[in-house]
Amino acid sequence: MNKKILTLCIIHQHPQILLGMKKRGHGEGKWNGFGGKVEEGETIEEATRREMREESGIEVEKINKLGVLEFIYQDGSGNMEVHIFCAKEFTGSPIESEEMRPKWFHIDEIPYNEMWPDDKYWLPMFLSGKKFKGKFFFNESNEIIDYYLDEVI
Ligand code: 6U4
Repeated sequence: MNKKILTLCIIHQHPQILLGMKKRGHGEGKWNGFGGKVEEGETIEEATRREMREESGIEVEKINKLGVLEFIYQDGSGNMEVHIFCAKEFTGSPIESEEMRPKWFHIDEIPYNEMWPDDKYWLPMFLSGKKFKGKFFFNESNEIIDYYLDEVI
């Protein structure tokens, strides 16, 4: 199956992060970073900025890629290669879009139980500024059946 390239961006303004409640589509009902598919003719960085703008109304300034994760789904979503970015600075104010309802979370109160199950593995690395790569295999109920995750030095 073809591998889709997607972006995921989390704003980290210590000690808070900005997540969004996904209102529709893949991951509906979960808190997640902002992002989506890279379109033809745009770079991964351009897609990251566009998705951030479309889904939360903000313009990110410097973005820093911290991770690349592959997700292998059995639920019909196919295989995804997700490029994960951290942004510290942005302009504008986060607003609710058709796709996402933004909310700030203190890093001690991250709602892991209402997020993708892989997030509890890699988000702590992200928060400490570590770079990482990995691969997660999901069953049809979107539970993790196997994974690897490595820090990239
Ligand atoms: P449409 O509906 O075409 O606008 P689009 O916004 O382009 O969709 P979508 O909503 O399918 O793409 O993007 C899925 C988002 O969820 C991407 O940011 C990647 C992210 N994602 C997918 N699987 C994930 C997982 N297991 N853990 C995680 N984020 C995941 O933290």
